[in-house]
Amino acid sequence: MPPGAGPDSHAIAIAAERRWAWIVIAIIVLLVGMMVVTGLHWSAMPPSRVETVDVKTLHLKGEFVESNLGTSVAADGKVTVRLIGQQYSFEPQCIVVPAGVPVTFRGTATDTIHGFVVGRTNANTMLIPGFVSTFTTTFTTPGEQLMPCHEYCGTGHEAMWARVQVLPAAEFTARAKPGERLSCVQR
Ligand SMILES: [Cu+2]
Repeated sequence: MPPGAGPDSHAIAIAAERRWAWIVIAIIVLLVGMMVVTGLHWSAMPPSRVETVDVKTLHLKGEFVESNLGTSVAADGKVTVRLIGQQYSFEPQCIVVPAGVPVTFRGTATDTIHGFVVGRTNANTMLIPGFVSTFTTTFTTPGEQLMPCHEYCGTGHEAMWARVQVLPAAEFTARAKPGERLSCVQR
C-alpha cells in the first residue's frame, strides 16, 4: 500500500496537525504569559538601583563637571573612572586604570544614548542621558585597549571612541595623586 493511501491516513494526518496546533498554541500562551508576568513584575518592581542625574546642569555642577572627569583614587584606595559620552566623543578621550585592581566606572550621556565596550574585556555599558551607568571590573593585563561607542548615536558614531591605558598597579599608583583626576589625554 503506498504511503498516505490507507483508510486511516486522513485521520492520522488530522491528529498530527491537531497535535502540532496545540503545541504552537501552548508556545504562544507561554510567551504571552512571560510577557505579562515580566511586564507587570518589572513595572511593579523597577531595578533596585536607578541613579538619575540632571542633564541640563551636568556640565555646570555635580559629579560630571569636566574637572571631575577621569580616574580618581579615594583615600581608601578605591579607583573610580567618571566619564561622559556625547556626540561624538567620550570625555576623557584617554582613560588610565590600574591592572589587577577593581575599577568602578560611572558614566552618563549628555545628548543621546551612547555606550562603550573596552577592548576584549567585559567592561561594557550603555550611557543614557539622565541616568548614571555604573559597573565595577578588574583589568587583568596591562596594555592599551580601544573603547568604541557601541550604540548608534548619529552620523559621527563610527568615529566615536576613546582609549583605555591599563597600567601595572605600581606605575598607576606612582602617577595617581590624591584629589587629582587622572587621564592620559595630552594637554
Ligand atoms: Cu556614541
